[in-house]
Amino acid sequence: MSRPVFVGQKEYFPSINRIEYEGRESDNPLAFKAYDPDRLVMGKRMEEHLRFAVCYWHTFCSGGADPFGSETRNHEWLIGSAPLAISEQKMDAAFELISKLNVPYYCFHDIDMSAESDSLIATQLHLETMVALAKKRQTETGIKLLWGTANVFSNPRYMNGASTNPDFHVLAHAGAQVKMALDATVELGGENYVFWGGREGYSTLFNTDTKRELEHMAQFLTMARDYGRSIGFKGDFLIEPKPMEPTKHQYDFDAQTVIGFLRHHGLDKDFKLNIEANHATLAGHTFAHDLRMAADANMLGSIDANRGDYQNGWDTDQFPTDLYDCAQAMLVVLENGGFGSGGLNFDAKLRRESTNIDDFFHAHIGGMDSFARGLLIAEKLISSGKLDAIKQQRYRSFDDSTGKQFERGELNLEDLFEFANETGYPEPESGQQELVENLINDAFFQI
Ligand code: XUL
Ligand code: CO
Repeated sequence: MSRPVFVGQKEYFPSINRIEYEGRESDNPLAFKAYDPDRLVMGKRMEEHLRFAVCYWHTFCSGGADPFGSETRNHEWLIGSAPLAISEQKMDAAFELISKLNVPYYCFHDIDMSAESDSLIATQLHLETMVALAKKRQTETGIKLLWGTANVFSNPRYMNGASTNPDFHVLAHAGAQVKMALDATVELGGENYVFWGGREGYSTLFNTDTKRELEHMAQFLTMARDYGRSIGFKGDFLIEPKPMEPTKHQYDFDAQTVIGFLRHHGLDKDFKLNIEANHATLAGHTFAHDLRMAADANMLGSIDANRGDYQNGWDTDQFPTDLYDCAQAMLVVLENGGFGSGGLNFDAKLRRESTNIDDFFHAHIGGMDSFARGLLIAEKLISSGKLDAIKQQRYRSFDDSTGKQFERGELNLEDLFEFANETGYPEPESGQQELVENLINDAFFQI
């Protein structure tokens, strides 16, 4: 079905048509070379595997400001004096760009869509007005909401945290915002709801009661879960781990920390993880590592797709272009049986120096083609069965007899002594790392 590319009051990207798949031989920079939404991969359309989403915040709300300088892109849709009119213009630009990219989903924070007003009730009214327009635009274009979230980190009131703020008054405001963002997400048919604990952490231990703060966070998430379910939210709640930035230490440090926290507080049935590539690398892991940990715990919810910079220790949020990373990520996703209700959200921003309108499109096309290639490489690796066979072989001693009994919890430490004594010293067995690495590289040239 061909969806309209422009349904707003004004066309903001008039020189760009819908981006189409032209194949690997194409030299058109404004075409997909690998992302072919209808191509079947392991029995499912590429579009359904990848479930791409455009993020509202980096793409439509900011124009390249960094701590050392102001914006380099003055978006036409942000010009004006009436906040509601600006929100509407921004929404027109958003739905136009997302349609032209042929991306099926988007993600937003409450304040990306509708600015905060001078009272909570006025803020709620504005948000409801914008949600009504978003709902209309979704129907007109067929674009859907992957997830919504509340920005409870930018406003100065959240400088000491949101649900972990030492002041209950601030915590209550975060609760009010999360309530409104959940209402908006449900109204728009959002498939997930995200919590990124931007300031849920500390700058110094000397003034922080970490035990109390972590308990408050669990209590807050439980209340949000209960409210979401009470208004009919059926999707997954997602926590997005990040170890630091803006605070020195964030409680949702990495996938394994969050998994432990959710299990400890009985939230693991309703919550999964939203893994962001550059957050995993900031935690000293690879992107694939955090994905693997989430998948192993049955908690792989969604992905915030981007990449960091190997020489910089901060969250550069670059568009993903590293095929090796994308292939490893898609291998975990395919082995996980897909995303479920999650997807691949481009939580990525143009470089400050990228000031052409076309740059938005090059950035997303590059990201989408990289993950499409990653998917095809992962398909090759899975369908050849070679990696799987090597893994199976490595663990074969647990498949029957005494190894199996160990896995079932039927042995004690004395049994291990007896077995070890009877069987003598084990022969070394190769991990074959170089072989498996070569298999990965070979697959890159088989797509
Ligand atoms: C910040 C980040 C956020 C979350 C949503 O590093 O990734 O944009 O994805 O709040
Ligand atoms: Co993110």
